[in-house]
Amino acid sequence: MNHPLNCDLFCHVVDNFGDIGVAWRLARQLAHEHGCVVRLFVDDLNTFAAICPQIQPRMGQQTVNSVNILPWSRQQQLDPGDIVVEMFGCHLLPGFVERVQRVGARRVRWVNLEHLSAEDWVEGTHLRVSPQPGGIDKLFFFPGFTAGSGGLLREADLLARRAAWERLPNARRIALRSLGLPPPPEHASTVLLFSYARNGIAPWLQAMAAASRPTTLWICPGPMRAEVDAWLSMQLSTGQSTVRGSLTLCALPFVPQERFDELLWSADVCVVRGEDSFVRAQWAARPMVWHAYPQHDQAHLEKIDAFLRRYLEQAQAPVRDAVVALSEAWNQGGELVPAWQQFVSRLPQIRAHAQAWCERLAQLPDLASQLLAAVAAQPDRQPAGAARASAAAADGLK
Ligand code: TRH
Repeated sequence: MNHPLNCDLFCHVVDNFGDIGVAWRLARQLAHEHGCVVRLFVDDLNTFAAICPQIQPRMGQQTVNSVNILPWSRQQQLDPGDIVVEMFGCHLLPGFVERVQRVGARRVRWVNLEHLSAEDWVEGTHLRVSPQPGGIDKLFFFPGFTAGSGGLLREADLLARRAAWERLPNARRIALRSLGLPPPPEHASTVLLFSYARNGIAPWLQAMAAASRPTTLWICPGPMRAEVDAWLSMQLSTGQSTVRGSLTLCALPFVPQERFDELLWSADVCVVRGEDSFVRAQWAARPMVWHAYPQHDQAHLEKIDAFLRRYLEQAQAPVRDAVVALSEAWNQGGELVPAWQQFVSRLPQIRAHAQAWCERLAQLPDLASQLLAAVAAQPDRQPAGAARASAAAADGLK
């Protein structure tokens, strides 16, 4: 193929930052590493602007990092590209769906990129197709942690960038200073806190304050700030730090997504959530606690079990026990202090395990490459760009 592939990504922001966080990473990677012409349609540019400050929410169309960003409604006026990706099963507008169906399977590939899960059923469902009206198939693409899944988003240079960062003298200090944050006290353990709401963290904070070793807690914007404020009996404003015994608490600003990795790399323990920060903490190779997105039917508990089974498959028993205990306590509202103390006492082994896990995961092809390979493997396709070019040429001959 001698023309760049036109990729249309569609993101409906359900809540928080993960929907747009994943879509934005994928969009940039398709543009930068695969030379695709990417259009990203988003229904909430304000949320997008939180993770990418270059975004101007009122603009009708803008290009940031070589990605063409369009408001959701613009799909009404545009023809589909070669690949149409619905992020997380979002529903396209009927007019656009009709155009996808009209140009048909010879010219467009329609993909539904699903949520991440480590559950066994993923391998059986990944790359299934569902026939749609108009003779076009929709391809179901499932990210995951195994060779039979669609893999995880990982930029080609990510691990090399982290390794180079880690070799820099004072990398953490420099990163924090450039984010306007004070460096942690010498010898302090650092904990990055980016989780959903969780009651009952006061004993955990108290235990860190009473510990002999200093800890610095970086609290990301979000519901945990109120929990921390309640314990402090004061409102910690963004950028502000305060000290209670051995514990320094610092309220972080929301950083651009491109800087988020540095926060993870700067931490000794990462409390992460959802999908994207969860995956980035694994590429950071840091000990982590995953606060899974809570679901009414408790389906997230199965997701956690499935992940921990894979994550800990090759772990030594002390590491496994510590990780499982803290995960259960965090996700199921149990007592945090004993689980935390067990976890912290095994931190060097857990860190070595996180590094080994990261290296194992990196053996698998990344999600963006797999997505393009899956689309290319679909039979009988004629890229829309080429079709548009030949239609234009034909028009010229008339
Ligand atoms: O924000 P999340 O909870 O997002 C999602 C959504 O809720 C989604 O609907 C749900 O399906 C999914 O979770 C499971 O958590 P996540 O996925 O970690 O996304 C957070 C994004 O925000 C990630 O891309 C990192 C980014 N981020 C920054 O860019 N700067 C920051 O300072 C922080 C704290 C996060």
